Amino acid sequence: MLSPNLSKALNKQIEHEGFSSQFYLAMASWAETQGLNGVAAFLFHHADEERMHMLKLIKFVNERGGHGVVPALKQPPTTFKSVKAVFEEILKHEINVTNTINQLVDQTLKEKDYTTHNFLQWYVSEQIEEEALARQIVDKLKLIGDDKGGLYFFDRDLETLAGQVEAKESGGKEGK
Ligand code: OFO
Repeated sequence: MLSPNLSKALNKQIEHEGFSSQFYLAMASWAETQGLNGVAAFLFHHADEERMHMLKLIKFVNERGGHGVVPALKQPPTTFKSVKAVFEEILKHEINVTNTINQLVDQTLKEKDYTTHNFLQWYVSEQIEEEALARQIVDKLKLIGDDKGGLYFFDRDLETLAGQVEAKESGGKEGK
């Protein structure tokens, strides 16, 4: 059974993951209006992943005797300065999410709730991957700079990446 404190903290995380999904969705929609279909495909797909992160938490909270509350929708930014600005925002955002996960892990240890601690390890690994990917992409965009041709190929690469991730998941990776 979850303690009231942990239940509250996990519900806060549900809010963060829900907002993440909205945030990626807003960036995806903006990218699509800029003709960046690869970037858009990658971000639309990621918005779905964030929704799954939220759902996984809701189900866990309910399973452990709490109540996973669906959060209100908060409007994310609608326009962005550039693709590089988008991925810099993503990196900053994911670093913040990692911090919120770490705080949760810390709380489980304080409360000796090893079941929740174990459950959260999935999020710990996920955050390592998400931060690393965002960093890689920001580095690539720094190399590309203002080169329009470079951006064209970058967009194509992200389209391929989105397709690969989707194929990997339909091959049965759980919880993504
Ligand atoms: Fe849910 O991992 Fe990103 O925010």
